[in-house]
Amino acid sequence: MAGRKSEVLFGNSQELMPGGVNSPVRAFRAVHQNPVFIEKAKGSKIYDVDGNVYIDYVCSWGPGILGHAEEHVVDAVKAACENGLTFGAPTEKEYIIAKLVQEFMPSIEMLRLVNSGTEAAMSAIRAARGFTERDKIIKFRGCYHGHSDGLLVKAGSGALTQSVPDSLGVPQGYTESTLVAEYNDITSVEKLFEESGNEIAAVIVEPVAANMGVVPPARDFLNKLRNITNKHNSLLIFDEVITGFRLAPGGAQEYYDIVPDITVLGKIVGGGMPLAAYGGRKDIMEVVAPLGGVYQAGTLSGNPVAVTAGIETLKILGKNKEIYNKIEKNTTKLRNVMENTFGNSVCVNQAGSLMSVFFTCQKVIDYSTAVTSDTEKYAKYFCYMLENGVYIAPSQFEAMFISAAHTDEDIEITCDIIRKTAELL
Ligand code: KE4
Repeated sequence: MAGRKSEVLFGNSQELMPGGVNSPVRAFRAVHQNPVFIEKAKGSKIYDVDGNVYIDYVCSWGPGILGHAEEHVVDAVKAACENGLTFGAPTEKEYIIAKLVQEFMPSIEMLRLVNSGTEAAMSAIRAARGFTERDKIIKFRGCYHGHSDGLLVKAGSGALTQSVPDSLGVPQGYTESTLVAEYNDITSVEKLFEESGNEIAAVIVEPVAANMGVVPPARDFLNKLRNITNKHNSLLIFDEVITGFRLAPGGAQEYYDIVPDITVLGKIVGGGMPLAAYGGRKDIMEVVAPLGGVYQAGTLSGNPVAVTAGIETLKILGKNKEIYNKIEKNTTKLRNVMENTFGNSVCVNQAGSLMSVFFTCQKVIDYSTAVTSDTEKYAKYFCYMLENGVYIAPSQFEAMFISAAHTDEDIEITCDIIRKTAELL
């Protein structure tokens, strides 16, 4: 699997970084392999340090919707660097990207730029709590909103009790205000509101779940969430870190025509650079410091180089909306080949240019059905794809990302390799 240089680098890196990586999924532990170390990437391809080339369907977990090292984005970033890397002061570019984001997603009347999806989700929840003066939030089992303490929870015994931490180092008290419901199960949400309705500040949801693998919302699920939060004067937070600018130019809120109160953005908004944002109704965002009493700050927030990458990326997406039809069509091609190859032994879920193949005969509609997947089969599938030059997520519970840089040839080659895996599994 991993070539010699990757092995040496992995050995060395494990001395200095936990698991030799800077984010757990990159360690390939779920697929029982040592990770390949990447040297460079261009378009739809990534190249490891041993000279192997792969068609990339991880796309850095989503930012790479235009493909890697898109020339206009790179040129703009290079030019921005010449003017300085960071000022810690307001710049015109922050206004420009805020305006652009609002054009894509009109629900975002006001926003704050931060550096990661974790920071954006954490801050969005703090703003919701500050605005409503309520403490509790509802999240969904299997959805991920970054690694802030209050969100690293698993359902308590019986979903109506308090949640328990799902990570060492998170004190019990940090999760007591986080309630857990079941994705696509509005009854589980209704029960929590019956119990604690007037204490619930917000519901945070991935409008398309993509962190248990891809699980699209059931018909009317998002609309019902919108209605129940309105009914209880709670806020609806769409975590569009993955879906934002991907499902449609205006993300899931355009794709499903739902208006959230707050939106969390990351990945594509920064075009691959460390940039994220949270924003929404002006009356809510006005609680954020220095205007209001909700404190949130950041040395590199709105960093001019990262914002430049985001501006260029959004400009390209705004001027080339045919991209969305292309990437959805290519995703559908891959899904059809998977379904024809594996038949009823898998469930393939797709939403726009997001897709996951679950090695289970069950229809995957939530966390409980997602975890029926045969992760050992997925690991074999992953290894076969990697050996044949196709780089997919090293975990069953992630998404496959298709970019505008994937050519017809890339898709055909990938389809052929998927067909061959049938003999394997
Ligand atoms: P970051 O802090 O990783 O920028 O964003 C956290 C986050 C928030 N919301 C959603 C819906 C997300 O998917 C993420 C992060 N996604 C993972 C992939 N499932 C990032 C990859 C990783 O953790 O290494």
